[in-house]
Amino acid sequence: MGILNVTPDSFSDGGRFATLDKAMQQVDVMLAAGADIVDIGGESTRPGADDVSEQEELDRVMPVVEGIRERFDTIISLDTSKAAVMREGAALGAGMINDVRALAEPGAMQAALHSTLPVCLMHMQGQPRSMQHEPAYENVVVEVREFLMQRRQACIDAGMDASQIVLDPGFGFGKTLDHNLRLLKHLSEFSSDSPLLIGLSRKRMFAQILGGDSADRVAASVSAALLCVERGAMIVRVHDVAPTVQALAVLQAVRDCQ
Ligand code: 7PM
Repeated sequence: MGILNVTPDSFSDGGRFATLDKAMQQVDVMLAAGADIVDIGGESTRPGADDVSEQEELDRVMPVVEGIRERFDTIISLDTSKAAVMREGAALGAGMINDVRALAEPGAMQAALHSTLPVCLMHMQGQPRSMQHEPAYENVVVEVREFLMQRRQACIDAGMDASQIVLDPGFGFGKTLDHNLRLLKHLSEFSSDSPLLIGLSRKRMFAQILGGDSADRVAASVSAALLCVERGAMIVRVHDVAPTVQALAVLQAVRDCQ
C-alpha cells in the first residue's frame, strides 16, 4: 500500500503533492514500483495536527480519486474518518476505506456499510492533536487487541461481512517507543480472524531507535515492514514502495521454496 498524502503539512512529503499532476506522478512511481493499493490521505493525522473541515478534505481528495481512476488500474484506499469522504470516494470508484478512528465518527459506520467496501479499523488512543501526550496502557498488546476485536464485532453486528474487515494496531497513534516495540514483538498474537494492515513507514519510532532526528528512515522502515509481514501482516502502508517490494520479494521467495 503506497502512501499519497494530499495534505499541505504531511510530515514526509512536505505537502509537495498539493497539485494534482504531482500526485499523479507519485502514483505512477508507486505503481511502477509494485504497489497494489494507493492510500489517499487528505487529513494529516500527525501528532499535533489540526482537524480538517469536511469540505476541505473533500476538495483535496476527490480530484485525486478521479484522477487515479481515469489514469490507472489500482485499488484506491481512502485514508479518512469522515462519512462524507467515504460516500463520495466510494461513488467515484475507491476500493477500500482506511479509517484511523475505526468508524467512530458520526455516520461513518453507516457510510462504510453502505459502500460495501473493505474497511481497515485502526487503534488510536486519544486524537492526533494530543495522542502523544504521555500515552499509557496497563498492557498495550492486550488493550489494542481487545479494542480491535470489539470494533470488528461492532461492524459485524451492524451488518458488515467479516470478510470486509482489516485490522491495524496503529503504530505511532498514542504509543511510546516501548508501546510500539511491544506491539511489533507480539504482532503474531493479533487477530488471525482478519487480515492485518501495518503502517510504520518513516515513523518517529525509528528516529528514537536510530538516535537523532534522522530524516533518512528508509532502511529502518523497510526492515520493520519485513518483520511485520514475517509475523503475519498482509498489507504494509509505506512511502518507499520499491525497496519494500524488494524486501518482501526475498521473503516470498523463501516462503515459496520447498
Ligand atoms: C504519526 C506519524 C501518526 C505518521 C501517523 C502517521 C497509519 C495510517 C497514518 C497507520 C493506517 C503518516 C501516518 N498512519 N493508516 N495513516 N495505519 N491504517 O504516515 O499506521 O502520516 S498517518
